Amino acid sequence: RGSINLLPFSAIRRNMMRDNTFSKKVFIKTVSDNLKNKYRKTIDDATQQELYQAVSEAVKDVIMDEWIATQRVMDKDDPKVVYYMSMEFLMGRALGNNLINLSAYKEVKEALNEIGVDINAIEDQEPDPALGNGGLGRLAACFMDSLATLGYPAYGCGIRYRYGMFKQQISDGFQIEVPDNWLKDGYPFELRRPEYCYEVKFGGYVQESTDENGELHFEQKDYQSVLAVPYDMPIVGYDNNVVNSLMIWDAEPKNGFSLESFDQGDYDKAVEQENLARNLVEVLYPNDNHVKGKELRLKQQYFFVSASIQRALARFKKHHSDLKDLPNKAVFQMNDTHPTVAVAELMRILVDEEHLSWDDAWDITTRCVAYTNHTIMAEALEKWPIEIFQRLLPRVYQIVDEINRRFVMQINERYPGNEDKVRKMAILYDGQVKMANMAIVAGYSVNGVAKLHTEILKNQELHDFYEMFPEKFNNKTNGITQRRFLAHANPLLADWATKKVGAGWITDLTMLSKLKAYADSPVAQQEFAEIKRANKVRLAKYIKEHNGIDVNPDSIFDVQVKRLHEYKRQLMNILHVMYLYNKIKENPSMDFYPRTFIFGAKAAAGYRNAKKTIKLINSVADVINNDASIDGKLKVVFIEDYKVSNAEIIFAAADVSEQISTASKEASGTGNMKFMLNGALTIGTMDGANVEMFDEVGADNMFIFGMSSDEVISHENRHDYNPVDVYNNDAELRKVVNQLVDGTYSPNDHELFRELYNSLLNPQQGQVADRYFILADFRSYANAQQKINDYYKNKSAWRKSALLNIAHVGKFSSDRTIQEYVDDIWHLDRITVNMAGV
Ligand code: H2P
Repeated sequence: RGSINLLPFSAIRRNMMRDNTFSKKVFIKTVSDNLKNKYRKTIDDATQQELYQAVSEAVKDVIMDEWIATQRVMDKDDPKVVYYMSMEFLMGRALGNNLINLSAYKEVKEALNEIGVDINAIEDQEPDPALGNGGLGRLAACFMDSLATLGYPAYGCGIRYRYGMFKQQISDGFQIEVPDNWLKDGYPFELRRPEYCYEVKFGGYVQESTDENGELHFEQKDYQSVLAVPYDMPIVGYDNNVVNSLMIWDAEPKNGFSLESFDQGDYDKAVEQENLARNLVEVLYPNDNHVKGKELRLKQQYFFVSASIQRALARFKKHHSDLKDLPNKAVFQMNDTHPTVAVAELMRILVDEEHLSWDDAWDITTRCVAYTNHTIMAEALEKWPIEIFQRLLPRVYQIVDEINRRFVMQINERYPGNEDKVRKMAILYDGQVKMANMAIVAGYSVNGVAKLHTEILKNQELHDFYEMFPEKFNNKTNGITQRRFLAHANPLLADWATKKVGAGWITDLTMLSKLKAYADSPVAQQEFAEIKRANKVRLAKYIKEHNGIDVNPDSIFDVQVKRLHEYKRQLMNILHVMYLYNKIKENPSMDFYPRTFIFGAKAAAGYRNAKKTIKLINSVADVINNDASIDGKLKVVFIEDYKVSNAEIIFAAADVSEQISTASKEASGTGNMKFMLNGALTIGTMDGANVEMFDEVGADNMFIFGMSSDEVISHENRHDYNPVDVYNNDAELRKVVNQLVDGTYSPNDHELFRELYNSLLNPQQGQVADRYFILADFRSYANAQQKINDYYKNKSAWRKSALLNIAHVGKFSSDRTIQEYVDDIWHLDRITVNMAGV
């Protein structure tokens, strides 16, 4: 693309910064030049997709200048860098967010308006880069935003999956998974960087040899390999000229091959390598609820980890020759167990390729890697069958074996004769490679993602490690970025907050605490109510367009949106809806504030109970939404294809936020924070970060119910919970549970929901009845829901609580979280990027 016709918009931005002017004319000219050059079209005959591309190119042009400038500073100052290694980055759409962070959103919106183009429609053309399952991937995206905004040098390291998280279609109430080909129209905010490609090797065997000095060498032979080619995406900091990079790796075959030059053996191998490259980055694995040694997943992990470390070391070597300095210049943060093979890969490179001694390499590695744990669900602590691990990564396995051998010696020294300790802590045990154990042994920091979660790690799940290495353990309560989840998602509330307390909250969320002063003001309450209603109308319109359901914006919008998992208890929510419906039917004149229950969730394709729960929600919705006798008092909506872009609309419109996980199971939660930021009141258990939200906002402004995490854990340890007792003693609840199997919601197939029923009362072999304590917590949940019904009627009280939620959300900015990572773990310095000379 010619740079001449794209230059003007960069100039606009610089003008904007100099004298605060924005030339709509120049911007439109840039867009129309882009349309002409890219598509031979004018604004009038361009499609919305083409307009989106042309606008994005214009925006990218501005970003490029800042990106180049940031890179220059990084080259010159050589600051320490964090490599945030994550299999998932759930970025959400970039265009709107980039405009927000360039502080050019409004100007561009108006400019487009003048030529009859709606910026929302343009933004809707962008696919959601759905390179993540849920909270873990979205956290990584929020962290990238905060790192750039705070001016910390960072690279995100991940995989450029050709197909992101599947698109969900609902057909006859069932979830259907449709491939998400997010790259089909080309993605304007990425840059292929073939100059930074690296080879990654799999399989074969290790050949040992001794050189003339008697030194041992290890070489991987007869392997297959692929080329890792990075695509960089710009991560724009808020109004500070800093643009960091998210590098996501694509796989390409190493050598394009010509048929003639191969004999049969080579030919087969070449085809294999082609296939390997094609398959490697094809799909993101959905978060299943059972462990299976998925070979391809291990390959994916090693692939992006190896490539990222190679690139990091190459960057380091541009400035340094002594690898002992590496810990001063680089830290690898391992986001969950997925990238933890980094430990062994870094060791391998240092020992085999850089020829350091084991001790020196270990010293460096253990000062460079840190590990974040995101869950205590056993299914997520990855273990690999040794057989697979060794076959795919023969040399890396030898390294793991040696790390393990030395660590087991350490255990034996500390706890002589205590085989139990070895069983629990060894990296290799029972035919498995335990990735979390390796991460903890090597990492200099091990953190949980909310206070309660970290305490559970220390006292239960990882207690043995905590006893051995107490100094490694620390907590970093999660956070979210207010740039996306308020400034972009809820412009009405964002503008209102700015009018009341100034714009400082955009980079310092605690500034919103000044809203406390308005909590009692009838005017402020009224203004807030109008904004909330406008956002509810916006969501109602989305629901009408996408689900064909009419919802009443004056009803309470009660929302649960998150990955579908039994511990998150969407089932309890829908059972409670069934319970309410029964009550309204029995007593049509009962006191009941109209309520719309909104769900959004994807279930892993192989997760049966999760998929059945989706079907149940839709079946209940069918019955209730079509029952004229209840007068529209109750509605149920399942929003198809929950993703970051519709999440933004949903959070802004919520009155009630459902955070109802079984206490101790939700490590933190981040949706809870996004709702709070948008003035919804939480109904929740004392779990994850709910506990800290409670500390901030107080009992009057939140609806807490259910068993505590201690209670849950002690029932689990004593095996003394019997859901049948609860069922027998609560007639209303019993009726609801029976309705799962009496055809009320599945007249044609009474057995349709039998598995859900069984999961509560009738465990199948190897299962525990009502493992997530749904029946145990049901009554107290229903009581809390009743309180919401009563409280909402007191408009002033409700609005006051909503405002107080917003006023107390400051702690939950990812800016705070990142600053804590920097202070306690990463020790980075801020960079300053000055565009004056550009
Ligand atoms: C997980 C945890 C959440 C946590 C998030 C980020 C794995 O996300 O379960 O409690 O907030 O990581 O740390 P999720 O369930 O949404 O996929």
